[in-house]
Amino acid sequence: MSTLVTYATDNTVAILTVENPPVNALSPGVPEGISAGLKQAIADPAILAVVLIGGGRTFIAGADINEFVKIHSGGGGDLSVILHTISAIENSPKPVVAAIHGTAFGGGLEVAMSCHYRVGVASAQVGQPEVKLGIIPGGEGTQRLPRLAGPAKAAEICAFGEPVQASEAHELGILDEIVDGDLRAGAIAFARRVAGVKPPKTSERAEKLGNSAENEKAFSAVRNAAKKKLRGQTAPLAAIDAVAAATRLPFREGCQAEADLFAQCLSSDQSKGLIHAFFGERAVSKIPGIGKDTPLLPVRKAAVIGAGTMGGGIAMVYANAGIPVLLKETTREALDRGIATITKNYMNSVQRGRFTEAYARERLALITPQLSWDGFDQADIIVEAAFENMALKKEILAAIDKIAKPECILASNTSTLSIDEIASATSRPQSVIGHHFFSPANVMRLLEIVRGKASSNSVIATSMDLAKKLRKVGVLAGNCRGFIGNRMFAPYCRESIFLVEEGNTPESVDAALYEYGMAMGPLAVQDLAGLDVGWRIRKEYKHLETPGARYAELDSLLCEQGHYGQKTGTGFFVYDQNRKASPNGELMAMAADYAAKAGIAARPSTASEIVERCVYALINEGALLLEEGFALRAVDIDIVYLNGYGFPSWRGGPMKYADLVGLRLVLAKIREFEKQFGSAWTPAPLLVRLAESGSTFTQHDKAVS
Ligand code: 3H9
Repeated sequence: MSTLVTYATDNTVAILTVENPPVNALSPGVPEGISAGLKQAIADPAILAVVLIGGGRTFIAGADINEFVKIHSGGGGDLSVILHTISAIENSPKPVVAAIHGTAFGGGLEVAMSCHYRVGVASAQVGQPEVKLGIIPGGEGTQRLPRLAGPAKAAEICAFGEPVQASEAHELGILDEIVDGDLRAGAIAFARRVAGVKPPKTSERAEKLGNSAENEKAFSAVRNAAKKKLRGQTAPLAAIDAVAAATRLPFREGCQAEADLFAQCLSSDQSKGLIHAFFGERAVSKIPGIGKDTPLLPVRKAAVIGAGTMGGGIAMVYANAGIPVLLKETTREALDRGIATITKNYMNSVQRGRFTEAYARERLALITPQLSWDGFDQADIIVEAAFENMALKKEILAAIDKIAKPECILASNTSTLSIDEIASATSRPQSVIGHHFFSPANVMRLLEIVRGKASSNSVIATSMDLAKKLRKVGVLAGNCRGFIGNRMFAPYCRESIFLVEEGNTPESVDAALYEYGMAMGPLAVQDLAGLDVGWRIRKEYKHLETPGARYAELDSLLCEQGHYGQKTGTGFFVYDQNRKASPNGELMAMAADYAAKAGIAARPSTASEIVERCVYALINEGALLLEEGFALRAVDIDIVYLNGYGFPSWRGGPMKYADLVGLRLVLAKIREFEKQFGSAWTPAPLLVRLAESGSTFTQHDKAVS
């Protein structure tokens, strides 16, 4: 018997338990183990029924995603064995009952649906999340799910990949029974009841398959919703096509249609990008040199300084995680304004059905607004979220240094300033760290955690762990100007402005990047953030500019005329009261005038050139960051961009995208840009080395991890 699947009996029932921690994935050996156990049960005349259950925290959470990585890199990975097990289960002459707790996802649900019955605890979830990996169910799930839950619901579940709670799964017919109390005992009792009855095969059921007119209507609605919500992604549409095949074709032919679509999706760059993102999100929490044994500091009480947009959002993040938080302001007016905004945000969530009113009130009650320092001496973490001004931040850090208890973490929500300089205002730089939240903090998933040169391992490890508790993706960055995200964003924005200075309209620049998959075009993002922010920074650092080099000017020219973007109603675009953008009719004349004075030639660019200019600027800066050690791995950069900057998840992030294009091609293009536009495009030495040796950023990551 396989060690991954154990065999036990309880009287006339055999119990097969999958023991493949942490999530009982269908790794090599697991399907074989299930098949072997089943064979043993069938061969034993004393056994009348079989229960399939997961050991540990979950039922089977899906196929082993590492196998897809092997297939992507041409290194094997055989999924056919899962299909054999699925057939063996359904063809068993003795009934097989799936006993579900935790998550029956992907191949896990497919195995469960090949069982003759499914029971689950109330907290269980089922789902077909394959689209989140750029693929579709490949274990006949698109054919069995519509037979259990109906085609409309099956299309929705397979296209969006969202989990279904046990109660809904029960209503839909995916689960036959909800078990109260002990799952194993409940499943065995259920198995006894069905022992001796001819096992019903899901594949032979047709009563829920509906009629073609209604199905087509439902599929078209799901298709339209998927095109909108998962813009640019191919797998959701393929998943709907596969479910549609179940309604048109006999079961086996439908399975073949699924297999063809699955193979197409699996070989796509989208699945490579999304699988990279899946593992990347988990990889970023592992910091080389900071082991699992690093002591974590308790974070039970928090305090935030500044109740503006960022501070208020950060207080909500703590409250949403159930951590009580003090929120301090300097004036009653600012405090009242901050609390009013927080309350409005919670009530909007209630209106949209995201939270119940009671839940929102509970969260609000965790936030204590105050003007004093009362209770700050009890806080486990104090987050400074004042304006982006070094003198002010140092003043605040010096003040909290006097009050905070010795083990308190002192976090600064800065987006560009030096953590080391901020830490120098305290007597304990080892406790100081950057926690760079993204606006709106209660919505955006990214938390850039910036280590200063003195930040202690405990403070770093606690910050990484805290990010998870706050339901954020924490990425560790080094202390350079702009850290990872904003440092790379600068050349990306620079190129978008250069393109306009060269005569391309903001509409064409933004449309090209939106079509590429970015959540928003770069010029609209700059209008949203406020053009004055960059303008002020630029004026402050003017003395550091290289004489003779080209810098983006058009945004400064706009600011000089009072056009700061959305906040003034005009920037690269003009905005109406509802913030709807339309072209700024005066901008192109202003750009042409400036270009003539600065000797910039008009250069109309195609959409693909626009994308290359902006995205390759990101990649080149990312490679510099990596070489300088401010980003630990290329995947850290990718996760920053996917979660904080609206980069399309299905492209895997800028560095993975570079790998997928091919580093040689990327480098060749960057060299062309260097010839045309000068030293801003000097290729990063790491990019040159990797490209010339035929390597990739992914391989570079493996070498450094
Ligand atoms: C599929 O099934 C295709 C079929 O249709 C084809 C059949 C032929 N494989 O997320 P966590 C690892 S596609 C390998 O931190 P949680 C994960 O990397 C699959 N590894 O825990 C992490 O490793 P590490 C469809 C996996 O409690 C560790 O387990 N299924 C897999 O927050 C813990 O994970 C899915 O897409 C896997 N399938 O969340 C489900 N799953 O510790 C994907 C997890 O080294 N998984 N790992 O960093 C999930 O959604 C979540 O992991 C889950 C648990 C909700 C299960």
